[in-house]
Amino acid sequence: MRKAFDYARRTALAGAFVLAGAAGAQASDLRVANARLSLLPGATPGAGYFDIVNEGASPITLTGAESEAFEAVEMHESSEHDGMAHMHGVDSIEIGPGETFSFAPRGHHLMFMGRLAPLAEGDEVEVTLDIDGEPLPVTFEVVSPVSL
Ligand SMILES: [Cu+2]
Repeated sequence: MRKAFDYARRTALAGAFVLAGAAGAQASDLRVANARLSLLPGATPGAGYFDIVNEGASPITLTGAESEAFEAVEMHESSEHDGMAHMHGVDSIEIGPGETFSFAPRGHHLMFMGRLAPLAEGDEVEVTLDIDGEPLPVTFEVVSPVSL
């Protein structure tokens, strides 16, 4: 039987980080652009999209995200099989030196589950990306799904 949602089992965020050693990237080597959070009305999860640019000389690894505005934030990848859309959890994403990785509709996205307060189009949501064991704060703008 096909499962439409196959969320990765994730250990608690706080315990999951292992420093990447001396080669770990500095936050100044990273740039995040186009951070936006698509929200449908009601209690459905939101989807987060952004571009992350590794301007450093070492690879970086994105291992998750969290936000005080949601109970949980997961990294997902969308795919299509037999004409049906699916998504599954992703534990980590490595971005090589000089590379840009895009979270984009029908591809990788952040899934924001369990909204803790009302949010409207144009609001800003603080999200912390976990990169090589270091927190990287990013501001996401709430957008309408039809604007994507
Ligand atoms: Cu998802």
